Amino acid sequence: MERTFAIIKPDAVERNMTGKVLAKIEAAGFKIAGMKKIQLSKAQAEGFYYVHKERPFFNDLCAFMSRSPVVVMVLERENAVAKWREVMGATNPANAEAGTIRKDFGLSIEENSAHGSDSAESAAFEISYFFSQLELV
Ligand code: FUP
Repeated sequence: MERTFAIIKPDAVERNMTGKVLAKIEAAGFKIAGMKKIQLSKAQAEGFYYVHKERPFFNDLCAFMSRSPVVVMVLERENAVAKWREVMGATNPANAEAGTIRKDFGLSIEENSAHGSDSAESAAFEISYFFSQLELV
């Protein structure tokens, strides 16, 4: 079993699509090891995305991620990191495969409805950024 970290982003939560995203997660065989709804401050979003701090989209991305609540989750299954990225689809919804979360729900490359860790190392950092051991089952 492997764990990865996921976010249902503000654009999807705002449009009442939390349940639709969760349905795809469960249909893909993930167990939800931890889940909570929170609103990030701009500084917390910047800390989460620090690897992107030199990128031109960093400021807009952090403003978007802190504009309204998100649902943060730890997802568990075999090969969870790669599988969750497959279920989310390509970063830009225009390039994502049919049936993926970003294709079905995403609005733009920025407002693309979901986040997923890109490696086991990122997953470890991202899980610990939001969850304590006691919150994971
Ligand atoms: P991903 O791993 O698919 O989430 O994509 P990246 O790590 O490349 O980018 C992280 C987030 O930055 C994306 F989810 C959305 C945002 N982004 C933009 O807003 N503009 C871009 O040109 C690229 C990424």
